[in-house]
Amino acid sequence: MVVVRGSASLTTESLTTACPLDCPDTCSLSVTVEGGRLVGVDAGPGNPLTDGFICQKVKHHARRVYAPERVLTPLVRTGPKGAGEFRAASWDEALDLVAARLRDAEARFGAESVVPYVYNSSAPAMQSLLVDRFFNRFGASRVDHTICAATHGMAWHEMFGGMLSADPRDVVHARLIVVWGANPTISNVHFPPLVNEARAAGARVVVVDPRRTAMARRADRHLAPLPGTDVVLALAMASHLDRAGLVDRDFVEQHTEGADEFLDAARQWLPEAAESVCGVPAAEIVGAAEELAASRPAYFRVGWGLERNRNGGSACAAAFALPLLTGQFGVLGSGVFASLSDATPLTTGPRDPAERHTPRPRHVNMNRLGAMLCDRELDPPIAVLFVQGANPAASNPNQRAVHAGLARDDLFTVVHDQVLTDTARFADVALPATTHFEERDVAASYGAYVLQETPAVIDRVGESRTNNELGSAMAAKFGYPAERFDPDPSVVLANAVTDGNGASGARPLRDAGATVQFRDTFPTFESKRARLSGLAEIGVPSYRPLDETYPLALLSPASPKTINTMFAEFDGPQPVVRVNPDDAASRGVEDGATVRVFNAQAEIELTMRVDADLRPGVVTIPKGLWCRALPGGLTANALVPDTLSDLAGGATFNDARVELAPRRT
Ligand SMILES: Nc1nc2c(c(=O)[nH]1)N[C@H]1C(S)=C(S)[C@@H](COP(=O)(O)OP(=O)(O)OC[C@H]3O[C@@H](n4cnc5c(=O)[nH]c(N)nc54)[C@H](O)[C@@H]3O)O[C@H]1N2
Ligand SMILES: Nc1nc2c(c(=O)[nH]1)N[C@H]1C(S)=C(S)[C@@H](COP(=O)(O)OP(=O)(O)OC[C@H]3O[C@@H](n4cnc5c(=O)[nH]c(N)nc54)[C@H](O)[C@@H]3O)O[C@H]1N2
Ligand SMILES: [Mo]
Repeated sequence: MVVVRGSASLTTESLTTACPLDCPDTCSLSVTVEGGRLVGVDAGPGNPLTDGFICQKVKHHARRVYAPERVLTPLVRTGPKGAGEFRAASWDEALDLVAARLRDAEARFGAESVVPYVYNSSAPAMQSLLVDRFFNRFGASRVDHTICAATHGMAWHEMFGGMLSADPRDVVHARLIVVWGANPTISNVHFPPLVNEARAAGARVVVVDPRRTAMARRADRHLAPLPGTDVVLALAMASHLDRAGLVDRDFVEQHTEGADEFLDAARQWLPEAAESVCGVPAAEIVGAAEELAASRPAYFRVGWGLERNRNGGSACAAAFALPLLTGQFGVLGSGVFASLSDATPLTTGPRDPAERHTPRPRHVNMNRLGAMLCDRELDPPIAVLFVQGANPAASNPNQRAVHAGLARDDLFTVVHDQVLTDTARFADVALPATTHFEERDVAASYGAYVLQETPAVIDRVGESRTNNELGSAMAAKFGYPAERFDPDPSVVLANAVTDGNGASGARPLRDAGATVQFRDTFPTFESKRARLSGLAEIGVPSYRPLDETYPLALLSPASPKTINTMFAEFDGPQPVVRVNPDDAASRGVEDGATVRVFNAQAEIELTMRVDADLRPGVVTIPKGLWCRALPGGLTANALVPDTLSDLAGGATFNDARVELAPRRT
């Protein structure tokens, strides 16, 4: 539709695209564009899950596209690291500088001293292709994506292989809905209306979360375990199912293996013993287990809140086991809604043999970035850090080490981003990236069965380039074959979308009702059975005691204002620590007071809010804050350890333990 308004030269267009940001919903968008500029964003047609409304953040996305923080040209550092002082440079000059430093690092320490911290979880689907290909060919270290979903994802793959997730739309058919470690009201906004629809038809809702979230407030049952103890809660529910004869023996026999070993582990946690560890009353554990066995069909939403601690792998595996033990599969409205990323038919194509490196390059766990940057003995050291589509100075654990590492004079840092993030301020060279409104690509989804086209709907802002264009330009500096590094979206998409020549509009990948687990989709092992034991790294789920050096568990949950740190440059969450009334009273601090929150790693000062929705012993500071939101320049992540979870080396944000006290006067 083209509507001419006012002056004849300024056309207002309404165009359809999709949102690729790191959120399960992946909304279809209808955008209003005036003279090549984005002026409005609203819900659009295509994704049946998201029809009707979009979140408040993305409604204001135009503000971010033209934010004062937007990087408009390549920038070369002129001031001290971290000061954010730069001069503008041409792309050619900036990339010559980058290429020279890559060659220098390779000559002095070997190619593995180059570390590409390329994440791009909020970028369109194909935007890591050519930078990955470039660094692979160069022989750089590989950075494993462990900061989010690695633990949860590996638990799933160990138990179910490539079995597809339940469809969120099918929750309307459930009689019992279990929302475990997920906060959909904030992080998956199109799911709660479907839960409400099921409730209106008589479904009951159980929420497992240390906080009384909005979903928990409306739930029929709210179990509030201490953070990091879900494995104990789930095993205790399993032990009760076993003791009370409520295990669905037929289902377990036919569709699982390893149940005996699993139940042996569970029997160690009778509800009474579990209560003292997880803080959920034994009667509630028994009640929840009996309700699960009695209500059919039951539908589980297992989120990422329970993975972010040392017992995360065990927690996810034990939670996934509950519907298996009770046979809650095979009919519409049953199953587990986890990640849908396995459903998208995308491929990055066969790797060029010239890009394969032997021996395997060094692997770097992203959660250990700060420690590695600060490690003077590391061999080879990190000489060049290339950051794309991530903001580790704000998002990563052990924040003081990340900042100290980024401030190293002998480190050369390149950051390719849309805005001058906390990380980009430390860059030697900062490069301007396009937003998804400025490039053609596709949006894949981890929470909806749809693949959507994201056409270029506005003019490029400044001299921004896509990630693939940057990968291509770097390849050219190294004389790599141009045909392997063609950034043209038609070429990239023709090779990527496996069944044809790229996506067109929005493509449904599965109809609602077509992904019923153990009916339409099965574990992809030869036996087609789910595995309950013999899982990599953990064997059977087990509990590792938590750190009790400091008394309060610090959670940093998703906030409605941001996607991770995106949007916080102009509309961040309130930088406050929320505390249960009893914990506040026992420390002599009142609502609105400035407090110190500290542990052995760091101390930060911020305003305290009393919050009765938190259980005693649990405090929160929102994730996503920019460092400048707090006077000391440090966020919750300064208090977060860089230890790893029990599976896949995942982050343990919620293992942070702190104490809180009035500000020193
Ligand atoms: N608005 C908004 N939406 C987002 C994001 C955002 O930043 N903002 N981020 C996106 C991203 S990257 C992700 S990964 C997803 C995350 O989506 P979710 O998994 O829903 O998000 P979280 O806020 O990490 O955690 C969910 C809940 O887990 C609880 N929790 C914390 N520790 C534990 C525990 O030990 N056990 C249990 N049972 N619960 C626990 C928290 O209190 C929280 O309510 O959301 C995506 N959507
Ligand atoms: N304390 C605490 N910290 C956490 C968590 C927590 O629970 N607690 N959760 C974590 C989770 S779930 C996650 S997923 C991580 C995420 O951590 P990060 O990956 O650091 O996420 P963002 O802060 O959103 O940074 C993404 C950056 O990518 C840029 N970007 C977006 N699209 C493109 C693109 O197409 N090209 C380029 N070049 N850049 C682009 C954005 O502008 C943004 O600056 O953070 C984690 N941090
Ligand atoms: Mo995430």
